[in-house]
Amino acid sequence: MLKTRFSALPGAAALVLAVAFSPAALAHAHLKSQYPAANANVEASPQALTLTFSEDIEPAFSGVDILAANQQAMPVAEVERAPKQHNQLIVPLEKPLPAGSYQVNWHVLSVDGHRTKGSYTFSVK
Ligand SMILES: [Cu+2]
Repeated sequence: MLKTRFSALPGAAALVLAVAFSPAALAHAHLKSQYPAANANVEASPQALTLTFSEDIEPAFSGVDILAANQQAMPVAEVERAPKQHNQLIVPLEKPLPAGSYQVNWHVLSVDGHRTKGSYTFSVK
């Protein structure tokens, strides 16, 4: 009886490892592409940033900060999820970005409940 109880332990540990490393657990919302593109030097300010992720996201728990070179945060309107593409986050700008370089710090909650974050830069001529 005692032996049976102990022999269940390695099985439980294996199950925990299997869950932790299963493809589903690794399928967080990773940033796949963005507009303006990372490291792009665009001619003029976009009206909005668009970030496309590998999974659908929850806009209410997702957000973006746009920091100018002097670390000042640029004003952005409330982020939206693209109506027909639930893995796409739209970040409307309240006013055009002046020439300069910008760091975009993003964080999202994917529909599977995982949070991810990252950053990239682009610049406006
Ligand atoms: Cu995930």
